[in-house]
Amino acid sequence: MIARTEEDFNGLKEIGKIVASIRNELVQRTVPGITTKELDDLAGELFEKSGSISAPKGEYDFPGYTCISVNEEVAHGIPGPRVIKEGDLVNIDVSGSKNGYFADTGISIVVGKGEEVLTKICEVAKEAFDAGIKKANPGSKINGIGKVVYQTARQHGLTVIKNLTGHGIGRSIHEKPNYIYNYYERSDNGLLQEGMVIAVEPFISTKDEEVIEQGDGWTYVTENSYVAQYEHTMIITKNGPIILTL
Ligand code: M2C
Ligand code: CO
Ligand code: CO
Repeated sequence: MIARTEEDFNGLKEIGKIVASIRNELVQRTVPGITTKELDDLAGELFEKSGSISAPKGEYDFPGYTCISVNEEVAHGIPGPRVIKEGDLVNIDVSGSKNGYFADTGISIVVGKGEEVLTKICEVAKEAFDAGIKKANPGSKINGIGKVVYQTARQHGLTVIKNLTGHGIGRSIHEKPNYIYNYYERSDNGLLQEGMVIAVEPFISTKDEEVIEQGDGWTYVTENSYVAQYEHTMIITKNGPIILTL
């Protein structure tokens, strides 16, 4: 969407704050011994309390309030009986709506002490995001974001998942612009506009550049790589993006 009115800005800020606080609460509770279903049940309570609706459930009938992906799972992980262990790489992706406004945020974390490479990809995902949003100005090419995301990954000897992207958001969870690539996509000639609402989400990978759907209709996995994601929703303005999900 293009945010134009004070009502738009306030509605987006409200849901941004809600999904950010649910994400933070889930990150705090991601400790060895807890199941991904227990984490998701907590998210369900928090959505309810805040008067907001889970976007995966509300828009796609996803079997969970949030997407929780562990180790080989990259995105759209279905919460269930899987028990979190020390050293796991866990991605928590929280998206929702309130009063018709949507926001989306996600982060990958390492539980306790894990392999060094896992911490590395989580840090690089944030670094790539920070580099990307420096290019997020009205009138700039949308593909300038992916260009620096990819460059950041390569500088660290890493790469990106090319078939998972950021997206427009605001009045629905996924809307135009449909793809914010995580690499330089020459054919994407779209421009960022003042007020445009987008979710930027680098997926930084140790090796593979594509995910495949596992066979359950949802979960995206890689064959033999680790992948970290970092996502925020923002409004493009001439003074730089307003990040709604900090
Ligand atoms: O937009 C995402 O970040 C998720 C969508 C949840 S709806 C099931 N919030 C995303 C991540 C990976 C792939 C596609 N979309
Ligand atoms: Co998301
Ligand atoms: Co998203």
